[in-house]
Amino acid sequence: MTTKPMTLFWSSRSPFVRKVMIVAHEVNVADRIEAIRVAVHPANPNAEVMASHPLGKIPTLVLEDGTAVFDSQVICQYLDERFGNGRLIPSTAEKWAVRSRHAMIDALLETALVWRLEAARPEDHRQPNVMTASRLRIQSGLKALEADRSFGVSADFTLDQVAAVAALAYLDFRLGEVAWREHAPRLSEWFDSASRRPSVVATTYVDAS
Ligand SMILES: N[C@@H](CCC(=O)N[C@@H](CS)C(=O)NCC(=O)O)C(=O)O
Repeated sequence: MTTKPMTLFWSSRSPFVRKVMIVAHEVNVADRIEAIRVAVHPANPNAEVMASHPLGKIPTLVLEDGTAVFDSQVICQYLDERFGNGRLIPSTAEKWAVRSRHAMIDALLETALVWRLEAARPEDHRQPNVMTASRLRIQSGLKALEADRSFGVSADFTLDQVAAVAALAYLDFRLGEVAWREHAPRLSEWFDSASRRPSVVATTYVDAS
């Protein structure tokens, strides 16, 4: 009997999907996940995704028995617990710092998406204050990571680091104007080394729908 694979509503442009795929590679389960390429946009809810996730967000993972698991933080933790023996989240009190950093980096990514949506509006419809506030928030998040001595120095590649590598690569991919390396030399050095991990190399962003 062949086992039905897990399926993932997927896009090569989504930073939240990329986190999940990095984790899938880290815990050696990427080949058991069938990626279903979908196009999503906040202004155009995707009916196919909504059949599994009521709000139509990706990533959404559908398990072998049809159960849907979302959002990206939950999917990452699910894959790590089921296939990785929980190695991406420390079992010590440090786990709260890892989870908080992961949540902060996700908020940074959500801010990046807000910025991009605003920037895509016709110039005379843009709200400059939204773009200014987004830039400020992103810079503040990067500053916190740059200053956080407990981040990135550990030999272990933890879930906050998965989120950071996906987020920094996303800034390079979509928001080069942030020029994040200019103010984050330590983070930049860490990023260059994390970017060489096979899980990161295997999941690069591609601008294709
Ligand atoms: N908090 C969610 C955010 C996911 C998210 O915003 N995904 C975007 C793609 S990058 C999406 O599905 N956008 C379509 C929409 O908002 O309808 C997660 O971590 O999974």
